Amino acid sequence: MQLSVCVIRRLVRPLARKSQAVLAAPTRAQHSAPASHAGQWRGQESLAEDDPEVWDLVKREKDRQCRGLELIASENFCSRAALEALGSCLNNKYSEGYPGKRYYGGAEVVDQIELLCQQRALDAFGLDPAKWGVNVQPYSGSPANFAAYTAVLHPHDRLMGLDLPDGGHLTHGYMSDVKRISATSIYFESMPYKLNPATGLIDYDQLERTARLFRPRLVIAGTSAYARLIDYARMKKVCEEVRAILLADMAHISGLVAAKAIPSPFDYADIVTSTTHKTLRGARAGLIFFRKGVKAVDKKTGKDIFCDFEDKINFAVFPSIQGGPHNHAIAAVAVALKQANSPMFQQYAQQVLRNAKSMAAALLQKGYTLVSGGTDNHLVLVDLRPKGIDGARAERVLELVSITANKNTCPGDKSALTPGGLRLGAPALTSRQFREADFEKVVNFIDEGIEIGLEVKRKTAKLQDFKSFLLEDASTTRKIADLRERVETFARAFPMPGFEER
Ligand code: DSN
Repeated sequence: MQLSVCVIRRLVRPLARKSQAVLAAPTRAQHSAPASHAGQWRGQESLAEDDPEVWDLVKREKDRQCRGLELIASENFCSRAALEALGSCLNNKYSEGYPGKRYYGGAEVVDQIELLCQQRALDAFGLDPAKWGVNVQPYSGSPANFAAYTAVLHPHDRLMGLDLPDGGHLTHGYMSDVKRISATSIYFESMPYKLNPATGLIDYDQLERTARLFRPRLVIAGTSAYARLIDYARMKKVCEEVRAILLADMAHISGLVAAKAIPSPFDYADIVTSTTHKTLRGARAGLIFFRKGVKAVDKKTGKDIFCDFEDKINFAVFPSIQGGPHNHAIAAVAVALKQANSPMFQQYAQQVLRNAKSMAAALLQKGYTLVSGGTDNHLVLVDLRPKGIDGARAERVLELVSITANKNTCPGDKSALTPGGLRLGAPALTSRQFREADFEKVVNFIDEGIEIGLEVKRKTAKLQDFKSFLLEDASTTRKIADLRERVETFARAFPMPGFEER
């Protein structure tokens, strides 16, 4: 049977009017109608209703975070406000391109969000918009670094970064004897600089000598497991001599820089990259700051020479490396950057420094050895080798008593799987209002855990035997249960940022 156009219109119009009315004014009953009544997908059910399995896992992770002592130096507890932005409708929007120049329609709101995030990023670090710009689209720190390299280097150009086993980062270049591990070393030629093993400090003299030979096009000033401040002025001098770009990767310390608690890389660097979820305490994302405006004056012609990073970096992020920006993350970062630009955040950063120092002093008092002898920032790197245990064993025994930390290489370490060090950071617990005296108690708990580890190490051979013994030996499991209970009772008493249950 053929239906005339008029008949079809008569049939469709009332339906269309009805669906418009539903869209305009959804009733409470419609919002809360269970899926079985709705008969069609609405997406209004809570996670608990829709997917109890995932909800249960999320609740378990929240409980783990609340009852544990979180000492991973790169972690933090994001605010509820930023998490609300992260879990919002902004997740739905595609917007390849940049504000005002998108490849998709409907971007008027996300344009404003991205511009707000840019402005807040510059404000948080006290940067003049005439001299610095920022790209807020990187998905995280690793893509931010790769985009920055792609922007200013050609394939196989040379760069230098702190060696991974000495406290650098994978993305600063890493290769083994037989394999190029990091994409930084696959697509570019990387040469590491090192710590002085005697002092545990960056060996700037060696960096300078190597740079003169290697002639890098870019030098990275940044660390992942280094407890001291970076001498940016010294590194800038080296860069000027060999005509290299100075890129500061401040991922670990950006919250401390924003709070002016430690020296800023912006006084010296040409490009500054960061993550946003470590000391900065935001959602997971990345930032690339770049110098803008006049770089120098040509001595011969007297004409201004301009920085040319902006277009190159924006092009590298999109379209070279990434697709649509994560607008929900950009909004959440904007929220965190506003928080970071407040007196309350400055107090937080100062407390992070005091807590790290308190942790260092308590460890030294108990006879532990620290790489570089102490700390000037948010973390300490404990060299466990003189104690007779390694970082892998310590990490595992601490994990069983609800203390989360990570094994880390120390200068001279041969194995990345059983390195000699343990990295301990203060940012996360400081967000739970821990003070210096609380960190002394944390060190007492760590020390008790290490003692259990030492006992078990004496009775076992390989790492796997050690791990099995921890779970199987009755006397050891009793000691672990007792310590874990005391750790969890202590940890639970402190407040936790974010949502109540998730
Ligand atoms: N995974 C981070 C850290 O722990 O330092 C760096 O990306």
